[in-house]
Amino acid sequence: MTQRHTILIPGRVHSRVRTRVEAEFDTVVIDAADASLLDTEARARISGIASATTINAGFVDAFPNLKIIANFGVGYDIVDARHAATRGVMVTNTPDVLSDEVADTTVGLLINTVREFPKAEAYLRAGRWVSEGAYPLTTLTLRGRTVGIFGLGRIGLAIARRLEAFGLPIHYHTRNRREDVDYTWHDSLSGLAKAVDTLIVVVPGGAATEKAVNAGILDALGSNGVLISVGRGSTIDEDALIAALKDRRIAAAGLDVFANEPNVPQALIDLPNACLLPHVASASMSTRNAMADLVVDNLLAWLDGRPALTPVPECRALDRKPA
Ligand code: NAP
Ligand code: 8YV
Repeated sequence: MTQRHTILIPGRVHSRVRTRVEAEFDTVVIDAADASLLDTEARARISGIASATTINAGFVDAFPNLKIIANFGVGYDIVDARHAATRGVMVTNTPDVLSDEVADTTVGLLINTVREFPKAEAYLRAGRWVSEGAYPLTTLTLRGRTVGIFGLGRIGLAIARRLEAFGLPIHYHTRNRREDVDYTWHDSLSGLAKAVDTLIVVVPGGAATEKAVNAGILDALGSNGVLISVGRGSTIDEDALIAALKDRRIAAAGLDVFANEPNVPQALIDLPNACLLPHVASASMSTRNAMADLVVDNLLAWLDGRPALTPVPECRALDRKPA
């Protein structure tokens, strides 16, 4: 590397990102993505951002020499990548290295939701097995279900492969039909919801999927329906979901993501047929370390004049800019 670059870390980021950035670059750390925390001279020194927080257009524009934003996470709905691309700023994310972990979690969440294992364990720990006898039989089972996957991308496909091995028929909805799978494709989310009783949501967040899972979709899923959400909370109309769970218009839901994290509506917490996780689908040390390494390796590659390892689609056409 011919030049020592300065990387900005706004807000909290995985400790391995910070350790490796500090080893490889000059580093500036601020509490939040608020450009007013830096003076003009400091802003001019920044050539890269490593972050897991919202990066809007105004923040991108505050750094005249910015070359790359390396997002910690495959989902980058919090980064204005389209605007960054217009400024010639590369945006990278962390695909693939987390797909199997997230798919494992999704299957675990589905089974926990249907077979109530977290509640059964709480029952044992509370001494109720001794005092009251066997945990009640679950009304729901995975057996005989038909799975619909909303978003058959890297993670969706990893989920499908697992559930195929469970002997379950797989349907999916994406905007573009995949030629490399023989699962049943539906050209609309409502068509998918009508055809299945188990809907797994793993599309990216953003305007195109905002509240796509609404009351109509939940009603199409039906009273035996199970909703599993591991993409982004913004894709689910949470008020509609709470009403559908309360009225038993669907049977149960398992959620790893929420509209306003870390705040989860009390109404959801109070529902016995909701199984809730605090956004942990990728949260093992090994997977998060792999994500952290990809963040830093993208910075190193791009700022060294090499292609980015994992550019987001909006930035793939960017010309290589010499560092
Ligand atoms: P990906 O490979 O880009 O897959 C996204 C899939 O969604 C594609 O099949 C895409 O197909 C489909 N899609 C996108 N927009 C759509 C729309 N408007 N309507 C219908 N289908 C649409 O992404 P991935 O790596 O699988 O990750 C998916 C998402 O999972 C991430 O963006 C992130 O938000 C979330 N995630 C969550 C966790 C967690 O901790 N809970 C962890 C990792 C990822 P088409 O383009 O053909 O429509
Ligand atoms: C991370 C995720 O927990 O990769 C994603 O899109 O949602 C998760 O793997 C999150 O990005 C951490 O900021």
